[in-house]
Amino acid sequence: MILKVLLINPPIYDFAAYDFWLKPYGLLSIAGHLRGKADFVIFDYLNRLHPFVTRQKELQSDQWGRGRFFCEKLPNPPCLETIPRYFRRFGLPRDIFRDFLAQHKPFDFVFIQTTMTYWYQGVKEVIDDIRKAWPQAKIVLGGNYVTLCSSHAEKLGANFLVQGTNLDPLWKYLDITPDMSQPALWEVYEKLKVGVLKLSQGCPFNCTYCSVPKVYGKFKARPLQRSLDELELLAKYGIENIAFYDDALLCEAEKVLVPFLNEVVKHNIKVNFHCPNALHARFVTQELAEIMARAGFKTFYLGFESASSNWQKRTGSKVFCDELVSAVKNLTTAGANPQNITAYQILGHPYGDIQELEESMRFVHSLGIRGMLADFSPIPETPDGEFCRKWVDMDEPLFHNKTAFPIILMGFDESNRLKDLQRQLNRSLT
Ligand code: B12
Ligand code: SF4
Repeated sequence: MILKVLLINPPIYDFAAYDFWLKPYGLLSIAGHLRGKADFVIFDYLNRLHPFVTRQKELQSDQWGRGRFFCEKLPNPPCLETIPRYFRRFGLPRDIFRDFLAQHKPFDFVFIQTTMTYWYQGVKEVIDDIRKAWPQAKIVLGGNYVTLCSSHAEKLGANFLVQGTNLDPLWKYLDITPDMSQPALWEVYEKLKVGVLKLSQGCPFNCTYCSVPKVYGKFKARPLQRSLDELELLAKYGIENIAFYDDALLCEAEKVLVPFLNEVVKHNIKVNFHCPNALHARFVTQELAEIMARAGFKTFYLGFESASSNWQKRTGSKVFCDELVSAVKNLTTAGANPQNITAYQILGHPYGDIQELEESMRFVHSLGIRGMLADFSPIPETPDGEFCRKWVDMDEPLFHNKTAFPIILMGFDESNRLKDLQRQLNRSLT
């Protein structure tokens, strides 16, 4: 008898959340490897094409498919009681899921996506509801929170945890042989406008605030054909926007991204590409910028973090100021709209004293592009995350919260002042 598997993307408990092309790509990839070998249904609390959401005008998408989630206010968790921001639950209301459980016979397995470490309360909510309605269902967790906080995740009440990227224990647990050449199971959605692709895994850099070097190791490309098959599947769906989830999308571009984009151009595939997970400015040559623009890249996010060379060197030297200048020049020469080029800078990093953040923001502004402050989330077992034990209990993942940590480190007023300044600078772009 074919197994029945329910896929779940849980609600988010946080001070802020926005659909910045968020898709449960790990969950869909796992299900893709089991295509045809199990029956799948998805319950995605963050699906903004659900009728509950599409009925609400203020939750409509912007021109690139991003938008707000439905949310409900909650009291702050006790350990974040002093953070002067509203804590909320984002995603479809709990009753919709409880009705779903009541209307369906129990599935054999429930796979739950975990994402940010500090979002575990949403995972717990889902597990509690499943346990009540379907006590026999086997609950499997995987993804970033499980990988980075495995001993914490073990206490949530699931049956099986997939830590890291080795999936062999999962296939053994399910007693199914996967087909690793299959793309993600996008067809499990009834409607879809935004998709995700990942052409590679890992990163050649070693930034002290990032978990990627430890979890994924060095950069490795995925087979081109698999990515093209996935693109074809997404294109068949009529997808309008695709976000890349690669850690180092531009690394070895001549072997990975360029051949992929050449196929996009050759087959005249019309989609808008986005890179919310930040590009390496160092790799944006004129030639690469041209093919990216031609193939349909519409928004460009560059990881910059700080203009202080002292800070850049101390955290891993992934980018220097002249490389940002040259990347911006190459992108605009290729036709990118400067309003759609954004440089991220970390707010609330523990070496804030040498970051010269305000000067960095003005430097980014002087290039005629937008700046975006990326609140710092301390990550356990990274050098900078471990350093943060000075200020917070890193064994409680709620303290990794990106809104909370900068406020704990630098105070509410200073954090707000810098955010206001960033808004002003962006507004004054001509
Ligand atoms: C894409 C991405 C984003 C996207 C959105 C992702 C999303 N869906 O929410 C964007 C750009 C919006 C984003 C934002 C941020 N991100 Co981010 N992001 C990533 C990235 C690059 C990939 C995550 C992903 O979805 N991968 C897709 C899947 C396919 O890959 P995978 O995890 O390798 O999956 C494997 C296994 O884990 C397993 N698996 C995965 N899921 C599941 C599920 C089940 C059921 C099973 C069985 C197995 C399984 O199977 C796969 C087998 O290879 C990771 C880094 C990384 N490489 O993981 C950082 C990462 C998750 N982000 C991080 C950070 C810091 C942030 C920001 C805080 C940055 C900032 N300051 O703004 C924000 C936070 C946003 C918010 N609202 O709070 C940190 C984690 C922080 C934390 N405390 O958890 C990471 C780890 C990067 C880092 N610096 O170390 N991010
Ligand atoms: S370049 Fe990006 S993905 Fe690579 S280690 Fe640094 S922050 Fe992480």
